[in-house]
Amino acid sequence: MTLQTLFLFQSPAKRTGIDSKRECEQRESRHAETTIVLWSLRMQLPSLPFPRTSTILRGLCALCVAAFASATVGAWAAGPKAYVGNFKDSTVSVVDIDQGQVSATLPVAAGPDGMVVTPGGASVFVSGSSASSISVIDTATDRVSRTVEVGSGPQGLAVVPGGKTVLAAVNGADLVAFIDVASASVAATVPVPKPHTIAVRPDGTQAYVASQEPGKFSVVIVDLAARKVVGTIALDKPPRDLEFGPDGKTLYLTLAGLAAVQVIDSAANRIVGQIPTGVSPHVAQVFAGQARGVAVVQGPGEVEFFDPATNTVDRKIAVGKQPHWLDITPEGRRLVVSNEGDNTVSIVDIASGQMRTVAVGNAPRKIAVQHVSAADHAAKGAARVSIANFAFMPAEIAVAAGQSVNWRNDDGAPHGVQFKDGATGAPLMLPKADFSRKFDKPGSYDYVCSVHPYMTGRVVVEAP
Ligand SMILES: [Cu+2]
Repeated sequence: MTLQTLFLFQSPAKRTGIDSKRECEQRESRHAETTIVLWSLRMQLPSLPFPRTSTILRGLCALCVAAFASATVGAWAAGPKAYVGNFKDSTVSVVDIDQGQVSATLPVAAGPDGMVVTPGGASVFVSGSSASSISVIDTATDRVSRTVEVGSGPQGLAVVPGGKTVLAAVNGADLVAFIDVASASVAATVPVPKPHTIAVRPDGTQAYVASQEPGKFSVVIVDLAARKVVGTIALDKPPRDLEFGPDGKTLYLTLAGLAAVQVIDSAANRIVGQIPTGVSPHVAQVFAGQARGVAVVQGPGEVEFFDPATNTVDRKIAVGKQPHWLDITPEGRRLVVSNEGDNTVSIVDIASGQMRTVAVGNAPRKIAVQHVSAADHAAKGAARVSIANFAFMPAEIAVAAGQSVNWRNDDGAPHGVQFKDGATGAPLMLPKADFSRKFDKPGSYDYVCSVHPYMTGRVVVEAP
């Protein structure tokens, strides 16, 4: 760090020409960010064949500024889409997350509630909780292509890993429906009283169903192969939502009227801890690859980040009114949150806390982000990672063995691709440069940017 930055950190009050402590802090923060960027670039410079550090720094800094500026107007096309169910309109808004705007609005079955995107991102299932059907949206056209009759009042949905089956909590009919994705029809049902939401264990063996039967609130455990109930966890309050953590063992459960997320150990099938939050936490999740879990808390209108190791909230970001649901973008850097109370969606940059707000329809509840899989890349004949805004997008990409991945520097600054397995990468990619590597062996391949080691990415190669 420079001496000037150290001085700023030490003694804000002594700076002249700054009116308030807040303004001073903002300036410090901006200055520190710039210094850190320059500092990280400077560390790389001895390896670059350039003569004068100061000239290079000025040039790179200008490039950085250009990159940050262009990112805000959508430097790369075909960004991820978020699907948002507007409960009172019976429509779904399609939000282009990079552009920060609604690209389509389409009618669906009445009272859109549960919503999932199938692996590969081809379809979105939306349950019509005021109807008896589930609308299936084709994401290529963003229109409802099929409708599945499931019984009265379907609510929560969940995808079984592998993507062949979607489970529906059919509240009015007191059952969980197994929907065959290929034929868009109900293949089986299992009786569960007043089912509300569903979490599927990541290994695909069991579903945990929140049951809101009055006087007998519980989590009902369904064996997915045998298609029968194999256990229950009794609760003293109505369950709202439950989600498995990435370890496949911990469940995060919210209960009506309790300002804390319940932590369930699914090996013992009992509550082993809780995470105190603001009033009315609705959904809590630890997304894969994230150090912090995040809860949507309706009362204060916040997302609250928690440490899964200590079960304590250590960061809060204000979003819109009465936030309902959230999802994460494929590159793992942004959250999208639906705000039922003010008809908006918040797009939150996790690292900086910066936010864009997008107006959607009336009473947005569930929200789901489209992710793209190996099959989809295979169908398109190419798997592409865009380097933009100092990030690999997507940060994790899945391909089939034998396929190539292409990286393209869509940023204004130089970047690189350096593999942890020692394979030859691209040490320096100037803007517009690209690089490809073919992956023959199934496995997980981690890499970093050779210029900015904090930029990380992964290629997951699936067996053909
Ligand atoms: Cu980089």
